[in-house]
Amino acid sequence: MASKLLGRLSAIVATCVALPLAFAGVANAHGYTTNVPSRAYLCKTGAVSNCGPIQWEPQSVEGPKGFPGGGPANGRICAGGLGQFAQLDDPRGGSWPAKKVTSGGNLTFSWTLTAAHATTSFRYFITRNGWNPSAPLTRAQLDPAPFYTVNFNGARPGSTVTHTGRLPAKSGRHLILAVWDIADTGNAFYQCGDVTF
Ligand SMILES: [Cu+2]
Repeated sequence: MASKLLGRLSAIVATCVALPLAFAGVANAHGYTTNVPSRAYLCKTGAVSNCGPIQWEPQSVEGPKGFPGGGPANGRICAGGLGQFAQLDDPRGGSWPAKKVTSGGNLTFSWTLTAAHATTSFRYFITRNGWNPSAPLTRAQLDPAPFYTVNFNGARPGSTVTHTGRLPAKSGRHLILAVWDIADTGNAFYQCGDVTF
């Protein structure tokens, strides 16, 4: 009896340990930017409506890594290439709420992470001068190099990540593309945030 009970207990313990590990490996959750507020985050908070399913899982904008050489196709970048989140690619005629930022100023970038993946880097791209804010984002609309990169060299971040970088000199409305590059999978997370200088 005693050994049978022990066996059952150890099976329960094993399940409790294994389940979180199993979920951590499943590609269904993982991180979004709260500053600058991403389109996905604005949908989650209800600041923007008619978003579709992204409002329930702003952390799930996961696509292939290697941007800009790889990654989601042009016009589908803000949704990470995922059709169920296509509302994120819709520029809505330039009506997404835009955070006010300072040309050439420092800005603190914040992520909420629901799974702490081993991380290569966080990188931030921005649209080039003269871009077209009423068309879905393409590579050609971005400055080719990130204006700010934070390398993690495979380390696991905590459940929130903040770092402060310097914005380039810009004016008017722009889009910041934040990319969280995962070290031990083939994927990255993509977050588009509207700003105005
Ligand atoms: Cu994940």
